[in-house]
Amino acid sequence: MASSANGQDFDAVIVGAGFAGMYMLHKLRQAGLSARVFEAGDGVGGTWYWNRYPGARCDVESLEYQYGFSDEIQKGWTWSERYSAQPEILRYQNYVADKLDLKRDIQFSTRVTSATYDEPNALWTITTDKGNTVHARFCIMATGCLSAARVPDFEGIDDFTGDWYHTGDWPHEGVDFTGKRVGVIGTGSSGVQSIPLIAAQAKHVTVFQRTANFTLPACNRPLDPAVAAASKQTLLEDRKHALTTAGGIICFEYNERLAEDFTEAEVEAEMKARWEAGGFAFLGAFGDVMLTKSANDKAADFARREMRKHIKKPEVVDLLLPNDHPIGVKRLCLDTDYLETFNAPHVELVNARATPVSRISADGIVCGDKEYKVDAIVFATGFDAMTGAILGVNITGRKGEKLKDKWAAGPRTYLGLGSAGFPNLFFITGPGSPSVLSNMIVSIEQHVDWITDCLSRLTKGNLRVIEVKPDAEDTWVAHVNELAATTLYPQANSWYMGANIPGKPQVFMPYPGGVGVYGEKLAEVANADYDGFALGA
Ligand code: NA7
Repeated sequence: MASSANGQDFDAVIVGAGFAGMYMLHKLRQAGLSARVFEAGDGVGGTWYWNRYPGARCDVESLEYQYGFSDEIQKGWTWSERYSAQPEILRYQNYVADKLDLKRDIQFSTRVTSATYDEPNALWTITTDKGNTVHARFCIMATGCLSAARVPDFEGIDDFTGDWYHTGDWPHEGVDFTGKRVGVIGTGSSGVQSIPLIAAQAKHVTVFQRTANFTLPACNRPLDPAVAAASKQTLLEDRKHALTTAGGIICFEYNERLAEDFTEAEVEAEMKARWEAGGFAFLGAFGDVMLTKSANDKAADFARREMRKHIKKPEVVDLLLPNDHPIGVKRLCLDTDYLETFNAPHVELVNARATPVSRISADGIVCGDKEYKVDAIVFATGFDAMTGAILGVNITGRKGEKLKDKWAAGPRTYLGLGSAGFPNLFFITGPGSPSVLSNMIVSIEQHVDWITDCLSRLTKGNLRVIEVKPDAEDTWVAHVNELAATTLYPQANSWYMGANIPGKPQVFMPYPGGVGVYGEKLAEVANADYDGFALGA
């Protein structure tokens, strides 16, 4: 590796080789910039590399959950199901990586440990756990929003004599639960997807539920080949359309009419049609589901009624039906046989809200004074979302400021793309951008395209440095908070709010204004020569 006169090894270092890092690398190459990607896994994929638990599946439809930047790539790949399972998505990512010959610029099995800004040289010094030290003008965090898997620090876990797993760091060779008593802690998407498959194998399953979640029918099915073929003719145009929508998807539309503008019969019909279609369409039943409690109550009541139909064991009905938060304010789960699983005699549901898990014993899980004997534990306990992976790297900006300290009361960004005091550092789908409230791939492409244009602008103008202005950041942070306060989102202990991590500041992290509106803002900023950023030589 030859360094330039000022010690620069690459134009950019990209952290992470999931969907974001892969596309970022491709775009930088196209722009004539050199880049090195560091990736902790031994292959590409990010989320889909790590989350190999049984039943892992995307909850955005496969025809929309794919790259939309290349006609050749999309035409060369055919999805098999409405919602893709993890192995198929990972195969797709490898197909893209090979097609674009990305892997030669990715250093695998390498975790970035620190990134330090060297102000006099306007370079980032990046170090890794494999002993690398490289210098680059730009540091781009493509670290994903849900990639810092979190096992709660239960006392006694080291003494557990069985095997334990986290869904977000699942063994590549798979796990055979045949004949085992399995304890599953957590009932978010990962729990909801994995519990039916674990229960199909295990001798006995004990599920520890702290919060009952709303589950919507997935209605997954094999993709009709005619539908898949037709989508190839329109995908690139469809993607332009998706970029104008709130969620970055076009497979359903959000109704603009408010709940009160419907008759009772219309309300029922609208919700029924959307429920039966499966997936997140239900949440778009009326324009104010996420805005007013009365509208949300209608949707929540309907969902509970439908969910109840699947639950046959009287002793678990009330426990499985969510009633402590509005529908949609915690990430909704798509359900394939989840509720039915609790009808089986060998599946037990424990109310870990009433009696929290207090410790792990040598051979079980303890709640209060009751011990549940298990041979294996599955932690489906989620992630340090949105900030965990970014702050997992020791990032130091100008004047020795640590990003961890700057974000101590919650993440502060301008547009979710950068943070004042940290020049030439970009976050792809960072906190303050639509990210997890949208189709991630659409939001990733939106960010990567914007960052690439920005870097090209700097290069052409012989500018070396771009940095968020503090006032632009303050205004954006306030704007995101104000918008969030007009929604029902803050009314739940969700990972959107950082509430799943003890001690994490509770701030609503994603931008709730929608991909389309956000995209207009991004374009405005770029067109005004990066308004809100200071550009410098
Ligand atoms: P989630 O959605 O964060 O779910 C984690 C689950 O684990 C959730 O039910 C938590 O309950 C539960 N949890 C966490 N800590 C504990 C403790 N200490 N005791 C009991 N239960 C606990 O993560 P997932 O992996 O399921 O899904 C992440 C995203 O991936 C998902 O939203 C989709 O976007 C895809 P809580 O609700 O906090 O009470």
